[in-house]
Amino acid sequence: MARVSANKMRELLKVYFIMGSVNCKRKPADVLEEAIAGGITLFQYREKGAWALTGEEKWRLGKELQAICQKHHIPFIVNDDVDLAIELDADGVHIGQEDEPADLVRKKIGDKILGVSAHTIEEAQKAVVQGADYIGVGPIFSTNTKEDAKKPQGPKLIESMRKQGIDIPIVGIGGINIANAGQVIASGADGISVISAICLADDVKESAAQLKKETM
Ligand code: TZP
Ligand code: MG
Repeated sequence: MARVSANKMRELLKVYFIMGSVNCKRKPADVLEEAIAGGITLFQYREKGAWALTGEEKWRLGKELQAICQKHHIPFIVNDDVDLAIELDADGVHIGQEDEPADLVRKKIGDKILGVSAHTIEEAQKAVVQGADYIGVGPIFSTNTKEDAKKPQGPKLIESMRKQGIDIPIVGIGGINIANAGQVIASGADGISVISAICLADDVKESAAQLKKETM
């Protein structure tokens, strides 16, 4: 397998759904099935927070959600846990600035997809050099989902990254919903990543479908 191309990555980032058991009011597998039916393009298993599963339970839910993704040909990315990503033979891993350095993670995962969170131009440039396939930029808007989220940056941060020549695939994150997704794309992002706008929607499938329309 070769590294994912930038163009393919841009397509995959359009509607990037992130979720773990903590984010769901219903069975995670049902939420994921409905989100896929609505047209999500990429999925990240993010089992994080005070009530998150650990150990074998974390592995088991990952395995279940991965199987759903495989059935529908949606790439399955693991947040933070590089070892779990390798154990499950996931399609990729997403790491933050406080995790292992991206170049070391790249060595461990070979050609799997590597996403890195970046909050500044410098972090974005470094991620590119260290072998990221895409960067996640945010929080764009204020969010209640991530307890330790930084101050919202607005779509302007992505706009200024683009202006300064950062051309790696970018996905915006944080507080993104149907009403503001268009602004994120207009700022130069290739896609949007969301937790609550899909996870907590009354109609998960419809919400995913509407978000997708905003990225077209
Ligand atoms: N990283 C920055 S903001 C955020 C993460 C994981 C949470 C996004 O959740 P929501 O519900 O889409 O605002
Ligand atoms: Mg992290």
